[in-house]
Amino acid sequence: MFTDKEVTPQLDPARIPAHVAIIMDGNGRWAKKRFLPRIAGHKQGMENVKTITKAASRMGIKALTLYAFSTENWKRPDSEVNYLMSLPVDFFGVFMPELIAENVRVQVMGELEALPAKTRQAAQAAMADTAKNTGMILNFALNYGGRDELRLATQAIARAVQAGTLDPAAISDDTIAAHLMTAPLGPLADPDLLIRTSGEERISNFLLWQLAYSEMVFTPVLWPDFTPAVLTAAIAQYQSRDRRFGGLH
Ligand code: V0D
Repeated sequence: MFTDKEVTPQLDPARIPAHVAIIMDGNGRWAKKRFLPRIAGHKQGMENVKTITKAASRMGIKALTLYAFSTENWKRPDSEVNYLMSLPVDFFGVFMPELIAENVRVQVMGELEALPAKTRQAAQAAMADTAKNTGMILNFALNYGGRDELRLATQAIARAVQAGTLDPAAISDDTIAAHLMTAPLGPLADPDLLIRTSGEERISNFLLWQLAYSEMVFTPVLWPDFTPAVLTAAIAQYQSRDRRFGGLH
């Protein structure tokens, strides 16, 4: 474990993880510690999305996936869900010019049809306005669930079999990957590194297929306190491990 009080380690620039995924946990706890309402934690968390996006882009990360809203988050109080649904709108209004200047391309994956119109429209505008950017992909998981993703992919594959356009024996890993919500990321679809903040050590229905060989780093730091130095420390941990993908040396 590490905190941002420790010194910033040196990274090997040749082994920066191409795709980093982050479960941005601990916004509510950050607020509670300050006697603030939970939504103040979410607001600070959104500010930090901008900070970490810029830092990741400048470090040479090619894709950054952020778990913004899970299919389970609908169980929270209506007032909190309503506030969360306004964040993509705020984000779009406040941070888009900076992200465009940074050459970041926004992607959003999840069941967007179930979102309020204003939320869905902000997400679609963020994608449209950055579609021509060639830098880091900032991929938001929004109303995303890993089992939902696999269920939808299975339905689409079954339909192709039923239509006679797909032979079941020809279904490969690539067939499955092509039907997942990360398909727009192409060869970057599988994260090299998963980071979860706030001390929980679970994947909680995030990227079930794509995390098969990912390195995982868990930090007690709450998401609003997660600095570029903590990101650097997590990548240093990643670089200290040797990835074998199930094979031997
Ligand atoms: C709250 C911490 C950015 C986690 C980060 C609707 C929880 C801040 C977005 C966003 C959220 C999503 C799509 C998009 C542009 C921005 C966001 C939600 C929550 C859930 F196109 N931050 N953020 N979306 N939080």
